[in-house]
Amino acid sequence: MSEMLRQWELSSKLNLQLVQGDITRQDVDVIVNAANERLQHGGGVAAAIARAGGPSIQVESNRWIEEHGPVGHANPAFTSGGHLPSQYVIHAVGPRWGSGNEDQKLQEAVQGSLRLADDLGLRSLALPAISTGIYGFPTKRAAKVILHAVESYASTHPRTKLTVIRIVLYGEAAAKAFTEIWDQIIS
Ligand code: AR6
Repeated sequence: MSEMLRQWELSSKLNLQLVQGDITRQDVDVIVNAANERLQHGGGVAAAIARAGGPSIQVESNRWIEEHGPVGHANPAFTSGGHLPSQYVIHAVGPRWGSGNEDQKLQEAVQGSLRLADDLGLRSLALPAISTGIYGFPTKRAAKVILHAVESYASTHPRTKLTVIRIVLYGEAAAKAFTEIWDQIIS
């Protein structure tokens, strides 16, 4: 079950949504994974995505690493969605809290994902609260960075083909934190 918490027309064509639910169940063209730089999907949302999508996601991820090497914050990888409702998975690497320059790295991970979705010609994308689980990024601070990153991507890419950008929060605490920040910064 997904619950729509907030939505806002970022432009006449682009709807920004805040949803509480499970990202593996979102009916969108692409979901974003909170991955590590080696694309080993062992825990958190990554493991949930790899489980729901089936073995092809890890197989394609391993192939990506063989071909391109470790994944940087600004240049996410992508695979097919396997058995997921979404056609693709974008594997974005957020920062570990304490690694330095975390806000900028998180902004790069979000904007790199949006750019890649545009390069793939996709219309709808869902992303989780990257870095706020195992990587330990404080949730409210991540909410500020992620919401600003999406807003600034939309305003600097008026010709984006994306019509839906959905932030999917797992559990009450993340939903509450993102809603609070949303109400402060989104008009
Ligand atoms: N749907 C939406 N969000 C989810 C789901 C779900 N099904 N499951 C968890 N979350 P994390 P990170 C939330 O730890 O901090 C992995 O092992 C979760 O509550 O998945 O970027 C990777 O392979 C949290 O708010 O990612 C990396 O090694 C958010 O997703 C490492 O963890 C992100 O939590 C990445 O750590």
